[in-house]
Amino acid sequence: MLTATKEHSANVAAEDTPLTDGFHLVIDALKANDIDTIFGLVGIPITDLARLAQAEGMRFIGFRHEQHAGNAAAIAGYMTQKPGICLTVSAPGFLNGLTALANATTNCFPMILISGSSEREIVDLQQGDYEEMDQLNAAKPYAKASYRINKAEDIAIGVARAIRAAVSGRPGGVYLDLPAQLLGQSIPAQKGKESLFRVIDAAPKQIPAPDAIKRAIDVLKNAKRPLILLGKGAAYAQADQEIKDLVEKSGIPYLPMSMAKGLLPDTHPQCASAARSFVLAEADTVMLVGARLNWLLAHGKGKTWGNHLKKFIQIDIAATEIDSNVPIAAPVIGDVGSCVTEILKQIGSVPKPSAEWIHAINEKKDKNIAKMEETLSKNPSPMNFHSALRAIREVVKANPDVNIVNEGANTLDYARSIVNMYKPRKRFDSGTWGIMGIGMGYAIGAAVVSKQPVIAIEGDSAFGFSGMELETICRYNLPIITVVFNNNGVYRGTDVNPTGGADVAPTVFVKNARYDKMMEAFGGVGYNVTTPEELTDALNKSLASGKPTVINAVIDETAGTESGRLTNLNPASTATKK
Ligand code: ADP
Ligand code: TPW
Repeated sequence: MLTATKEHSANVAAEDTPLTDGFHLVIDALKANDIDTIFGLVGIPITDLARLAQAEGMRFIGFRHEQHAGNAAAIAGYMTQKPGICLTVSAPGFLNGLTALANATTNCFPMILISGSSEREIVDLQQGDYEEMDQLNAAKPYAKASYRINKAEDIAIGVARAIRAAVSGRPGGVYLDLPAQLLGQSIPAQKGKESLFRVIDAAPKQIPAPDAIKRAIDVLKNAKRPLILLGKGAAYAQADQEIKDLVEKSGIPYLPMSMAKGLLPDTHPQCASAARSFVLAEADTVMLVGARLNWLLAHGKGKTWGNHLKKFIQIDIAATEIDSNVPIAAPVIGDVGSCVTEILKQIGSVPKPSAEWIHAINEKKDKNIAKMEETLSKNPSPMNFHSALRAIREVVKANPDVNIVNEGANTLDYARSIVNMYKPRKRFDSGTWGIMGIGMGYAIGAAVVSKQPVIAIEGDSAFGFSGMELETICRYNLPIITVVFNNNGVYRGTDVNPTGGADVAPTVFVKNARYDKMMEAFGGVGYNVTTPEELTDALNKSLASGKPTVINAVIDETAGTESGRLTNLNPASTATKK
């Protein structure tokens, strides 16, 4: 407990009044809301805030770059429905964290980026302060909400506003600006204590209107070829039993989006993933559950959707999502748990999908699965994406509690379809932006929150964005196994410089790099593997040991296509096109 000194507290309190200050109140306010972990990177003015958090029993996980601390916080928020906290210094630290904040907002993950900021008087007059920046305004376009706290007595309210904004309605990233002078401000301890409180019902249930349910049921009743599409909003909602009931009681086939994989096991008989193109094109009625009709779903129209508009039912907590790309026949606004519960009450009145529809899907699935198994059973030397992922698939099947982090182009596309998931909220990937760089941040967040092992399946380019966090993984001794799919470059390693000059092509890296040795530099375990058997063996040993590990998986450098499955999104030069 602090007490007042003469200089310190002249206008605040009598000389021996116990005091508290901004540092303590920020930590107290977070703790009052059950926040027990901060992901961050220290420096002026927040080093003591991190020290104090640790001293007060919170976990402080220190990173080597703020973007990865922010990504760890975001994924922690997604996994727990509590906002993940990222703490950074001013200007450049804040900007490094801002990428993660924007990514969290884009993906609807609740997180709070807390950054220290420099002296307002100097910043606002642009007089050139140390790390000067108008952070609050810089954050606004990329955050769901942005706040600054100026007075110590407002800290509890400011933290409460940030928490509520992050988790209520559509979750997102919130920026909270803490000026350096706020942290040092003192007020009487009693007054500080009285200001603290716990946010009541931070993410209130949102019950759908009865007529919206009736409309949805009517649309379902008229469906000939219905399909359920589960998105990461459904996974986030933690309404796992309700979703299982919806799928099984309706008998409707379903498709999980990549992070909704495992909400029901991918091996579920109603899972239509192996017939994805077929069901998207052929379905006449689609029920979206926490999934947006963005680029990942070809905007709900065009060839992917069989060139004819479907009747959509859309369950979403954000009313403004409705009709974003195509007209929605039956919007159902509310939280997934409440909406599905209401739909379940009337699902008995909806006829089961026809045997013909189910049969057509199963036929397609069987054919595609057989084809894929044939490809997967091959053992080319060097390994390719398929044979390496076969090894990972089998290890995940035997260890369904492991978390999977996944990024890259081909590495992402193939792993998403080959590696089955069995449990909810265990797959974390490039998400709504298709972003590279989430790898080690998500892996650390997932390991810290779940206390279960993580296998990060990383393209060699993707891994490079966050590779320095291997040191963080070793420092906290986290059970993270990073498998680097090393094909010597971005997408693949075979491009050549057409001029014959000394520089390699833009997509090419150092040949035969040994990412496993990076891990050894920090005291972790490294493996260099060239066959699926070696990969299996290294994965099993790593899972058994729980030690931080990097497996450098050597992949055929000719394997892989430009941008994976997104080749068509690359603009072509009209001038040089033949
Ligand atoms: P995916 O990429 O898996 O298709 P998206 O991120 O595009 O998923 O969509 C998630 C959707 O889920 C968003 O529109 C968001 O508003 C919604 N959402 C998030 N949480 C909930 C919830 N608890 N209840 C209902 N909808 C939710
Ligand atoms: C922040 C552009 C998309 S995929 C990718 C890049 C650079 C890497 C692909 O190579 P990798 O995978 O990881 O070796 P693979 O399996 O094909 O061999 N910067 C950001 N985000 C994105 N998406 C890019 C660049 C990109």
